[in-house]
Amino acid sequence: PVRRAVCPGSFDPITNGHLDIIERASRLYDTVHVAVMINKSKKGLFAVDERIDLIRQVTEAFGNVEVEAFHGLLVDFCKERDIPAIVKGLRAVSDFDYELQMAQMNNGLSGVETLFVPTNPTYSFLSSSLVKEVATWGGDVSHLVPEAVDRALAERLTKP
Ligand code: COD
Repeated sequence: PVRRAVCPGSFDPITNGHLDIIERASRLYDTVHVAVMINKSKKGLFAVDERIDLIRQVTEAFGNVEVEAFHGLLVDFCKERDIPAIVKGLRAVSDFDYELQMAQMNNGLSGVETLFVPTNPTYSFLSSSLVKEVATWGGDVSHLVPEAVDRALAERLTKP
């Protein structure tokens, strides 16, 4: 049988921290589904389609990653695709509280398991929101995001 996992998130935009987790998951599973959450009440810097496009570009080389948007419950996304495992990165103790709650809720809802991968320490301070903030004020984020994302950020933030 095909062993599947999902890496869910907002990915607004994808960072090297996300990419590291997706790459490591792609070595453990036959197929990794990257699920990009559609949040109608929160307008992102990038539209969901743009985020998906960037994720596809930077995960293509792994060879077994599928990228899709989703809205609603993550457990329903998993059920529809027969995905038994959610893979999440843990950056610090501060992530743990909320991640544990979600993992337990999701398991209670459908039996899906959550596996935590310890973040590469190089990226433990990294989040999409900090990247956006630094880039907005002209800071260099080229070591924190894939090249395609760095270019997309420059374009988005310099255009009026
Ligand atoms: N290093 C390693 N991993 C990282 C890093 C980093 N620097 N940054 C982020 N990550 C990983 C984490 O595992 C994180 O959870 C994931 O990437 C996504 O990060 P973000 O910031 O893009 O996404 P979030 O936190 O906005 O995503 C939250 C979800 C979409 C996963 C969550 O809200 C969800 O599942 N929503 C669906 C609705 C639902 O089912 N709700 C009930 C939950 S119990």
